[in-house]
Amino acid sequence: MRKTVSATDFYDIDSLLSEDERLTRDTVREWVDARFMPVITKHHREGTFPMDLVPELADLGVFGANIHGYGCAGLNNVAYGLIMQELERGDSGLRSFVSVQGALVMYPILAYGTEAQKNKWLPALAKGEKIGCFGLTEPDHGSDPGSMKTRARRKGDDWVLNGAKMWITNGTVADVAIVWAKDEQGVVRGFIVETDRPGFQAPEMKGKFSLRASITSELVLEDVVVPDSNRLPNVEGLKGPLGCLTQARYGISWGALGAAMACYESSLNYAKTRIQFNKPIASFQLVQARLTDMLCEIVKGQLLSLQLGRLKDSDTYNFAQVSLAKMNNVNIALEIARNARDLHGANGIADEYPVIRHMLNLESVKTYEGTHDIHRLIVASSITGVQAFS
Ligand code: TGC
Ligand code: FAD
Repeated sequence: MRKTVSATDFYDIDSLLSEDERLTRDTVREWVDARFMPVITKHHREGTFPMDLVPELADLGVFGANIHGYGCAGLNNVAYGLIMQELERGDSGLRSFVSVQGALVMYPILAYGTEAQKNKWLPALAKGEKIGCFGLTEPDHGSDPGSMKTRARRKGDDWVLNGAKMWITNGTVADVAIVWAKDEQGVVRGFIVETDRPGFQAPEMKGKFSLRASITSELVLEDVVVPDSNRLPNVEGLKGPLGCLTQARYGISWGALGAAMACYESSLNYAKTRIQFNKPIASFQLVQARLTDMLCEIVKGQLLSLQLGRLKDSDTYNFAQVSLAKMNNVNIALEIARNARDLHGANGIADEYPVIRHMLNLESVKTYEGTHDIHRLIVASSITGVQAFS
C-alpha cells in the first residue's frame, strides 16, 4: 500500500500529479518554509510586505508561471495552482502579490495586448523588475464594476484618464497599473498606466485587520495622459476585466486550500500535544470529529481544484466552474481557520501560531475577486439561465 506523503494528502492525490507538478510544489514549499515563514510574523505585525524577497520569487519562476514565452516558466495550470497553494500556505498576502502580478497584470497584457506591449512588459514583470497592480474596484462600485465612474477621454493620439480606484493590491509599490475605464461611448477599455505619469497617485490604505502583510492602495487619476499605444486593443467591454478575474479566481481556489492545510496541520499538532483532563485533547471525541471534518473538506477541495486545473489545461472549463471552486474552497478554508482558532484555545489568538492570521486573511479572500454571494449568483445564473444580480 502506498504511503500518503503528508497529513493533508489523505487520498494520495500526489499520485494524480506528474513528477514535474510535484517538483514545482515541493520547490515552492521549501522556499516558503525557509525564506518566508521566518519573517511573516514581523511583517504581519508591522503591516508590510517583504519586498526584498521579490527577486527570489522571480528566480523561482512564480510570476506568470503558466504563461509560455516572454521569460515565463510555461507551466501547466495544475502546477500553477500548486504554486498558489504553497504560497498561501505561507500567507494569503504572499499569494495575492504573486497572483495579482501574474493573473491580473501579465495575463491582460498577454491576452489583450499588442506584441510590442508584450515584449516591453512581460519579461520585466516575470523577472520582478517591474511590479504591477489591477484597478477595477471603485469606492462606490465593487460587486458591480459595470457601473464604474472612471473615464477615458480621447484627445488626439492620447487618452486622458480621470477617476478613483479603491482597495488595489500593490498600488503603492507598483510601477504599472492596469486601469479599467469607460470611454465617451460608455465602453469599458483597459489601459497600461505607468505610475510615474503626472496626475497618478497611489496612497496606501491603512488600518486593515486582514491581509496585513499585503499592500492595499487607492488609485487617484487626475488628467493622467497615456498614448493610444498604452491601450489594450484586443478587448472591449466588461468581459475584459472579468476574463482576468477568471484567471485570478482559479488561483485563489488552490491558494485557499494552502491556508486551510496550514490551519489543519497546526490543529492536529496542537491537539496531540495539548493536555487537558490528563489527556491530549486529540483523544476527545468532539476534537476528533472537528479534525475529521476539517480534513474531509480539504480532500474535497483538493479534488475540485485538481479537476478544474485539468479542465483548464484542456481548455474545456468555464467561468462558472471557476466561481464554484473559488466560492467553495475559500468558504471551507475560512470555516477550517475559525475551527482551528477555537481548537488552539487562547493560543489561537496569538501570532505564535498561524491560525488567527490565516483566519483574518481569509475574510478578505472571501470578499475580493467576487464575494461569496456573487459567486453563488454566477453559478446560479449558469444553472438556471436567469441572472439575479440586479
Ligand atoms: P455580465 O453581463 O454578466 O457580463 C459582461 C460580459 O462579461 C462576460 N463575463 C465573463 N467573462 C469572463 N470571465 C468571467 N468571469 C465573466 N463573467 C462575465 C459575460 O459573458 C459578458 O460578455 P459579453 O460578450 O456578453 O459582453 O456583467 P454584469 O455587469 O451583470 O456583472 C456580472 C458580475 C456581477 C458577475 C460581475 O460583475 C462580477 O464578477 N462582479 C464581482 C466583481 C469582482 O470580482 N471584482 C474583483 C476586483 S479585482 C480583485 O478583487 C483583486 S484581489 C487580488 C488579490 O489581492 O489577490
Ligand atoms: P459590495 O459590492 O458593496 O458588497 C457588499 C455586500 O453586498 C457583499 O456581501 C455582497 O455579496 C453583497 N452584494 C452586492 N451585490 C449583490 C447582489 N447583486 N446580490 C446579492 N448580494 C450582493 N479590487 C481591485 O480592483 N483590485 C485589487 O487589487 C483589489 N484588491 C483587494 C484587496 C483587498 C484586501 C480587498 C479587501 C479588496 C480588494 N479589491 C480589489 C476589491 C474587491 O474586489 C471588492 O472589495 C469586492 O469585489 C467587493 O466589493 P465591495 O467591497 O464594494 O462590496
